[in-house]
Amino acid sequence: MASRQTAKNEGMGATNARGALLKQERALQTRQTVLAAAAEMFAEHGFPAVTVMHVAESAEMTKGAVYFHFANKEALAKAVVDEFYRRLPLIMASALEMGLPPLQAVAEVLHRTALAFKDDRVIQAGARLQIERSYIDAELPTPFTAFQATIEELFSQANEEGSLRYPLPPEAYARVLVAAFFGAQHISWVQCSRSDIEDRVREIIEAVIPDRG
Ligand code: LUB
Repeated sequence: MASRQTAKNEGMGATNARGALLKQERALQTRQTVLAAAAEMFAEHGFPAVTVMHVAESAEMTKGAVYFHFANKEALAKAVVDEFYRRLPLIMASALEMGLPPLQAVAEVLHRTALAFKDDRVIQAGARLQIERSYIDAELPTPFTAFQATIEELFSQANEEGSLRYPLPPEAYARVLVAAFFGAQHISWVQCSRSDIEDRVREIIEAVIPDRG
């Protein structure tokens, strides 16, 4: 009798644990759906114009469901920007993993980042939210530092290998490229929804590092 009781309790425990896990997974999925909808809205309309209601409607959820995961619009913006800074290093790493010589790696990093700006709503939203950061009452990371550091490291490697056949120090080339890239993606965005971003970035690479090995 006692052992049957124990078996029954264990059985229930397992069911509850499975139930809790399923609930957790569903909650995580809901959060992802809300985040994707917020990215879409922020990328398209900008922080000032978006309301939590817009995000809820776009996610096809109630406002209550959104508020269950995010305290307010600022928290939504912060979460999108955090996701932007989670994805950006992954994009850079995917280029670095190819094991190219450093200046070719710079070109590959810029090319892959350009594609992400063209296709990825979180990347588009993150860039827009950083421009609008003075309107957002939340702590957002300082923009451009990680990206600049990665490019700079590659130029330093090129310099040490003696393959930097250019007059400026490595960090200056990193600054020039980051500024040119950001300017190009912005102009491409406002002029043609980034449809020519790849061409513009290819142009920048040719202009700044034509001899990249
Ligand atoms: C990236 C942006 C937009 C760098 O902070 C950052 O690293 C970035 C913030 O607005 O793009 C790519 C030049």
